[in-house]
Amino acid sequence: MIRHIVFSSLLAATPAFAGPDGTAIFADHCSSCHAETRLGGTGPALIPEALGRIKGEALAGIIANGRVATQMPAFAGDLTVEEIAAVAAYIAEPLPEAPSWTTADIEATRDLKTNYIPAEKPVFAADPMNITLVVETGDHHVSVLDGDTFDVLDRFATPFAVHGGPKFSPDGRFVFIMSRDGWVQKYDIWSLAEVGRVRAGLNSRNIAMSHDGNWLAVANYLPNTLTILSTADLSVAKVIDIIGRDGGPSRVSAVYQAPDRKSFVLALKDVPEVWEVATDPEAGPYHEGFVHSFEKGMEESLAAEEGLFARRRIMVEAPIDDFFFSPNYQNLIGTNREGDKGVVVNLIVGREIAELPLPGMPHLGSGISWMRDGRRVMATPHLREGMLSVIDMQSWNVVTTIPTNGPGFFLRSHENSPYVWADVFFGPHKDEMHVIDKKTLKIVKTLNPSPGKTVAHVEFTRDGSKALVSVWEDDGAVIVYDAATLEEITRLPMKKPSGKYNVWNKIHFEEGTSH
Ligand code: DHE
Repeated sequence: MIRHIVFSSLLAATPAFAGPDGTAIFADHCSSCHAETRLGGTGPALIPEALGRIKGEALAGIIANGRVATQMPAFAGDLTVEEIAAVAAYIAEPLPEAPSWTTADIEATRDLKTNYIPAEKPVFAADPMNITLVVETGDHHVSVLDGDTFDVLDRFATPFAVHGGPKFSPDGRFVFIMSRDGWVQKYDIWSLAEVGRVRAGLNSRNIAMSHDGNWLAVANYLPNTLTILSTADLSVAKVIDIIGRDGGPSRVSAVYQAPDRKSFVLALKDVPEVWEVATDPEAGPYHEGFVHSFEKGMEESLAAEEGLFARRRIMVEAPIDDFFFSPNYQNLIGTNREGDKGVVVNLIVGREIAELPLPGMPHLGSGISWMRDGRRVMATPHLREGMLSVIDMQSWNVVTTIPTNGPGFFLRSHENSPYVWADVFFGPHKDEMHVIDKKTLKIVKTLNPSPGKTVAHVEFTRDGSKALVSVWEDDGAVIVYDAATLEEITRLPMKKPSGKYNVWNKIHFEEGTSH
């Protein structure tokens, strides 16, 4: 049982010199994940700029009790109340020098492999469109799978703690992989070789590929920037400082590409704004949106600049954490930081148009949509409640909530599959995977392929005939299922395989996959 501890009197009363040494405790218990510099590794940066509103008692409470939906463990069993208070006080102190990460710093880390020789055609016989990458976070590698035979064509080392979906070039040849500490790696699938890497930020969230494949946006927590890299050689095209309309800086919660709008769309963590950045100087739909907003007299929605990387600011009621696009990229469906409601922001008119009753911290970044009885519906899991919400994307009403055996993290389907696969990531049923009928919205089967082990995240083969499921453990596996009969076909040993990404499904924005 979690021991909840009250720290207020202790934090107020304990003089810094009288108690345990927070610096030493940090070095012993925290630095392996958060880095000695406190600038982040597997865990986020632990400095006031990154911690934002989490202060004092709340900070000590997280150290003691851990954090839902993250890998942050509870230290209440290992550290005393005084030791926790001391380490909380230490990480609440500003760094002696503000961390900066300039264009010159980024460029200095750029490492293009001198032994890389691009192949003229794929060096393997497998279908290059049916390649599936498996990110193995257990030992920081990626396995390159032939999506037909499931042979491992290559297994290469990645930067430490890869997070989020790798992003493919539009032709499916290159892939870009990001780590939580801001490294971006470029890999050539045809040549089965790394092209190079660069540290684009100090603590990063995710990456997005531009509609034309020329630019890669890196969303950073630290510093408060969006780094735009040239995909050709990983050089810096632009670093955009994220400053809200009121002058305050902000972290970027997430960036995604809106290919139809020829733009990147960013949710900001600390200011109530959504930004849109043009990835084409002539970005037509982008400018239509701009004009429409202008006609409505919404000055907030005016673009600040023109041309490539011009930025548009859309004001929203509260900061948005993560979001999901409607298939035509006209609306984004986001969740607030508290995770108790959803909002629909229309990108044409540049404002919120609907609110959704979505309590229990919806994980909208994992949302997927499909057609049901002639209407498009979307589904999202919730990180704090064992249920999926299914929403009608025309009326924005909740069609139903599907009770699950615990809160889940990821959802996947494929246009050729009648089912949605939903993991039960948290709680005693973490070893289960629900398979849900897209028409009846009923669970048709609950798989339990490795009792006691976490089972999560699904990816389909190009044609949707097989579903690949992770056994999310250091001695884990990718299990290949027949997506129609739901029978196991084979099991590939893998080291904590987190996400899996099929080239075709990703570059064609297959409707059962998120972003
Ligand atoms: Fe993720 C994707 C945010 C914790 C594994 N996660 C994403 C994306 C965002 C996000 C914004 C979409 C990026 C993209 O694909 O472009 N994740 C967050 C959080 O805010 C959260 C809750 C807290 C945090 O620590 O950042 C969080 N995520 C985790 C984990 O603890 C997971 C389970 C393990 C890990 O590796 O850190 C995890 N997140 C993933 C994975 C994806 C992901 C595997 C890609 C899923 C996909 O299919 O695309």
